[in-house]
Amino acid sequence: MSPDTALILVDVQHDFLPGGALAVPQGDEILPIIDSLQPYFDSIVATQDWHPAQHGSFAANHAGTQPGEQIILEGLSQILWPIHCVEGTKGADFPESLDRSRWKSIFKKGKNPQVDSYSGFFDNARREDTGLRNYLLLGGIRRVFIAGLALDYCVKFTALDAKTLGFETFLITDATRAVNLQPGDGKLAIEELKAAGIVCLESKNLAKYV
Ligand code: VGL
Ligand code: ZN
Repeated sequence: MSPDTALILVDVQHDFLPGGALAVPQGDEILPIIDSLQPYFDSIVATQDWHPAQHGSFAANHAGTQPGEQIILEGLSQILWPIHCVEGTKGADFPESLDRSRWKSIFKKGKNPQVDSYSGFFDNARREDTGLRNYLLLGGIRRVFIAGLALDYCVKFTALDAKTLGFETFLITDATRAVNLQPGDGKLAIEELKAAGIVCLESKNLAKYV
């Protein structure tokens, strides 16, 4: 792949895989696909959901609430989640089976307990920047391909921000899976991304974009 192109792997972590705390259905099916994609890219970066135990997105930190409920957190609408991706735990780690030997950098997000961070670029209030944007710009990257978990949350918001920031943005549709809290959320996410001008492609067609 040309040197102006990067692969961004979003939150491919134990807790989002089957058996994990916030398991994405069939999330494990993307692992071999991601490994088949990696050789096409010179620049590969990853994001990592990385929460303190007292994070405000955890239902367990709001008495009387259940995962899936919505609250207002510091003025922003927030879906409550099970405790997941707590910093330093196995759930926050990457699966051993994933080849990480060529990853250039990892961007942690969700560290601030007061605000969630779905996008790999900014928190949900867009107050803090993870450094991913500058990293890509300094590396001369102008095209990004996105894969990972979960399609209807972190993948979607990372792709939308990439596009808004001016990167030519591609989603590899078979290298992502949706949480689908509401049935159809994954399909809606794809429609939203296409409407935003993001190119959606299957991994088998990647060579056409090299
Ligand atoms: C995610 C919900 C909460 C994701 C992270 O990676 O899509 N979803 N934290
Ligand atoms: Zn999270």
